[in-house]
Amino acid sequence: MTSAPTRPVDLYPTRGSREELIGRKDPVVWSEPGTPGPFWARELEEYDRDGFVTVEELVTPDEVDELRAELDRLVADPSVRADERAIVEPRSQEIRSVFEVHRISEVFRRLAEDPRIVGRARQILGSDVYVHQSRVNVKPGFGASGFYWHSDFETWHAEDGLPRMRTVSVSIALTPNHTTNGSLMIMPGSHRTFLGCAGETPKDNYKQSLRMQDAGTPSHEALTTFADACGIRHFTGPAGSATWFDCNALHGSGDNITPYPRSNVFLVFNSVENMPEMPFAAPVRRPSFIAARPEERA
Ligand SMILES: O=C(O)CCC(=O)C(=O)O
Ligand SMILES: [Fe+2]
Repeated sequence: MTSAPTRPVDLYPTRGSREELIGRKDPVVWSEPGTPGPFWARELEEYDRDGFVTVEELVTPDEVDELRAELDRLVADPSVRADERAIVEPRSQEIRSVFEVHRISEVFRRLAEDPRIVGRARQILGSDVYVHQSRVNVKPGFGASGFYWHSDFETWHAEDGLPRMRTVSVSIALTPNHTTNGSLMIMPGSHRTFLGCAGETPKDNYKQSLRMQDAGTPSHEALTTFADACGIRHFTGPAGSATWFDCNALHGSGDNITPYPRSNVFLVFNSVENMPEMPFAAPVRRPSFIAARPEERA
């Protein structure tokens, strides 16, 4: 008798007929307490409690200079603009994001392999890790648009098939992040509850959602409940500082109408014990430059 391939159990249903709140079923910090690595124990405690932690100088000023110069080079390069991995602002036609920047650029590849960064990701995820996604969000001044409130995990689960909450992002500031220039806002403690969103995922959702979020967007009521319970914190800091945040933390950012760019590189690490399955709530997988398929790279 042949048996149909079994679907893994869906611990976090989403994109159904109603929004629903589901308690987190996974640890936040996966490694045993005392596992050696660059994070101090109290930093991991803070990460566990709030769903994020800031590191004051993750990379040095000299390294920031090199990364900034590389970013400027990429943004000015016509072949990058023509690449499907570059996302352009609908209004100004300026580059908004460059995906898979760790594969486009040698400088960013080295950053994604840096022991200060990979070591921290391993401490949080308690295993070997690989890059699920990388991107620079350029956010130039005078009108770059923001990112509406979302949980990354909701999308990575629904559209990329990541089964468990065992994924972490680091956002490294390459320009100063002020309260005024579209810096990241996070709701501390929101990572403890999964917000299953209402609504079906259209085919090719990613093309739209990279410019503007739609499917997978929480309701005003749900966001108000979370914000009332958790509060909202702002990630600000000089270039070189970084925030590590859990895949299920609710976060977003406003437009940047100041003259000062807010350019950050985001590296997303997934545990090798959390390999992507088929999408849990989408007709097709997103392209591999948005959601790596490590099995196809071997
Ligand atoms: O760049 C930002 O302000 C937010 C980006 C973000 O949330 C994302 O890339 O998932
Ligand atoms: Fe995000």
